[in-house]
Amino acid sequence: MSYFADIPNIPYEGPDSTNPLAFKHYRADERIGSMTMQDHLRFSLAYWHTMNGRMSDPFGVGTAIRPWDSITDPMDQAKARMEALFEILQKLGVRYFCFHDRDIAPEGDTLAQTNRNLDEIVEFTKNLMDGTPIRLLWGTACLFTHPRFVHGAATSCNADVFAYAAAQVKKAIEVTHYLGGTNYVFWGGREGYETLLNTDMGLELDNLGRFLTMAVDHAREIGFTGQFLIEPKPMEPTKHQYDSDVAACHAFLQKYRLTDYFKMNLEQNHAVLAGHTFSHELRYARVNGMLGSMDVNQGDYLLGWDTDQMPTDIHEATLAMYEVLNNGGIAPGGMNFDAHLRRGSFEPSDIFMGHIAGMDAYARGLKSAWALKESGELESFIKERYASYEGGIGKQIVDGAVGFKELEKYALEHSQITNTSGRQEMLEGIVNRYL
Ligand code: XLS
Ligand code: NI
Ligand code: NI
Repeated sequence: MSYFADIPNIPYEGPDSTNPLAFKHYRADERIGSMTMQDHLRFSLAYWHTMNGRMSDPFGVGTAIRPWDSITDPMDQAKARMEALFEILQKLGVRYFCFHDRDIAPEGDTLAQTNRNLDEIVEFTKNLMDGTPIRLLWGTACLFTHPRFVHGAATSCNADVFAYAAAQVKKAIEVTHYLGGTNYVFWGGREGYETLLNTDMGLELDNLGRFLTMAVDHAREIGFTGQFLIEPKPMEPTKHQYDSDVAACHAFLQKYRLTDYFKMNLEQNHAVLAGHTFSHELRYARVNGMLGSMDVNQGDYLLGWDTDQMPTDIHEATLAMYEVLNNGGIAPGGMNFDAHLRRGSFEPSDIFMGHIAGMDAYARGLKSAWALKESGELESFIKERYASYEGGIGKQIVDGAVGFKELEKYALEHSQITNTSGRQEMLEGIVNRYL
């Protein structure tokens, strides 16, 4: 059964190709250093966007035309969509996928029925995976769509909702484990608040800490050794999300003693909404040993919401890959296309063209970042810039050998200070040479 009969396996044709259904830069087995592109770029498809997205907006209905639209039985449609996902993955040569529990199987009238629906689709998925190189990058639970989560899930004012969310995450971790998932993601969909006038912030934060601790305990109990990831986002759907950026999440995880169990899943568009660049978030996570995985998409700098566009900006992809290379890679995380097509790109072939554009941008980013890193141009500039900490008083500061009294004495003797240029424009020009 083929859902996209007119789409071939996507070939690599090189930078001069004008074929929209061919890669210009992504060549899975091309070696960059000691690793293939495929191993550097652990691409993943996001089930919710690619398979479920109807491409509606607040002013109009969905425009997406999908080969499974005519199947009316929800379970039959769920199976067709999963089969279609595997066809897309195979044709693009993408080895990973991610889903929320409710993306892949419909809710039933009771939680028990919902779990049975999920089990049936999970079994179906496992059979599709068998004998293919396709793997689950991460699973997660949708704790934000259903009206029961109107006031949050782990941070709801209603303890019954906390319990329901716990049951749902328990199941989602078990399913992720069963499918061999290498990570499990927590994005705090409605874990935040609209107004402080009705909110017990202290209790909500403690409850979120309790919830994540219970998740860690359950994972240990069932032998799930995948990496837990927390995905920061500052707003949308709630006005204030608790997991607003890497720094906030890091502080939260430290407070609740969870840093040993969690890393970050970083999304470009979320960084932009937080008033950061993607590189800032990646760097902040990296230097704190918290860089786990990436949702590669891109936000519109003129719009204040999560537009989740395909990442096609080569400059940004280069700087992102520079962080990944300096992190020693992203495994067991990956690069998940948490991105959807624009409402006007509604044909099935746009799914392929969109992902090709994203994969090519990241392949170019990888090549540029590799060359930039190999050259050592930025690193040697930075080393030189901080050279004052390698000897003399700087080294004493770093070694913890001096305090304010000694520094005051030093400063009184050395109060004529000379600084050197930061050379920002020169450095931006260096990066551009590698694009
Ligand atoms: C929403 C988030 C979401 C997570 C998974 O903005 O990006 O899609 O990646 O729950
Ligand atoms: Ni995301
Ligand atoms: Ni997002």
